[in-house]
Amino acid sequence: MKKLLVAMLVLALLVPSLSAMAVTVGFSQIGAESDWRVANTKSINEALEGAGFTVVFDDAQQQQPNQIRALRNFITQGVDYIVFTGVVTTGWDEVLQEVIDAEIPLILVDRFPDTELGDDYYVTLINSDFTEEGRRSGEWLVEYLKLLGRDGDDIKIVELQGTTGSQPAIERQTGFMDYIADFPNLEVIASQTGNFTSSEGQAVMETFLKAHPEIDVLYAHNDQMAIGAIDAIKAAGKVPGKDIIILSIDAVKAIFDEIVAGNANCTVECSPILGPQVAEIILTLEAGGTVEKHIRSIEYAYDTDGGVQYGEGLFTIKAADEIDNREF
Ligand code: GYE
Repeated sequence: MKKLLVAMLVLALLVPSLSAMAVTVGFSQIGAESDWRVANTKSINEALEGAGFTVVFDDAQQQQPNQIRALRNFITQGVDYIVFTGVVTTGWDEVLQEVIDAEIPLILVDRFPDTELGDDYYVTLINSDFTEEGRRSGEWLVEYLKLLGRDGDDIKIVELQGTTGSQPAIERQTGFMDYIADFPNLEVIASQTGNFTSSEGQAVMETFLKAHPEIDVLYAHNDQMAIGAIDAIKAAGKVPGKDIIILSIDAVKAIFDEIVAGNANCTVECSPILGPQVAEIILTLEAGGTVEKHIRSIEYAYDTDGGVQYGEGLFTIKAADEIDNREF
């Protein structure tokens, strides 16, 4: 009898951790196109593994068909949860309907798909406000031009867009354009995708520089493209950060190096560290709890000197003061 009680006690202690061990999470990631993406992958995989879950990870190399295949594989394998961010906004309805039919709880991170499926098909969405990032970029630029005493000048802007049809590319453009619409002296003279990569950002910047001898500002939808563009600007004999003001989004360590070195001017933060929240959500669901439908990250902006207003009541932080805290 005593032995039986001891055995039952041991079992009771083991069962919760055994059940955590048995949870399998399929994570369909877009690719490895940027430092942001690499940090995001690391954050989510490490947090899930740290919580005792088994992760089935898929890197789709920025190709939608690869992601659709990965989601179908997760269904076939019978994973317990799916974590998903889609490379583009549209074209997911059919495969997401299959996820719904398989009754696998879906956790959306980063990019929100544009579907006809309503709001009930996913458990939660954890991401940033990309329109707000674009708006903040526009506001920072307007305020910075004032500091330089150039707010009356005609300013020619080139834009490096993210992946065509992706939510951050669409919304970072909208937010920025909406903000600068009130300033007729600010003009976007060229805009093209650099697919969120350094190499494409560099190549497109080369063509911009050839076509337009007078560029005052580069607005890049992510730091990676700005970093590629900095090389193109140097190769064209111009001084990045001075001849051309460089403004981008993400706030990865590599752009802090450029800002501190004077080669770039500002980065608006978009946090890739979503892993701990994803793990917590699954733990909560496993324990029978409920989670919030939409979780947003808290984010700032960083520039050469700090103190520039870029949002309501928000002021930039000096990049040199933050650089040592950047891990990605
Ligand atoms: O800004 C970019 C990445 O979806 C927010 O994707 C993310 C974007 C990020 O490749 O660097």
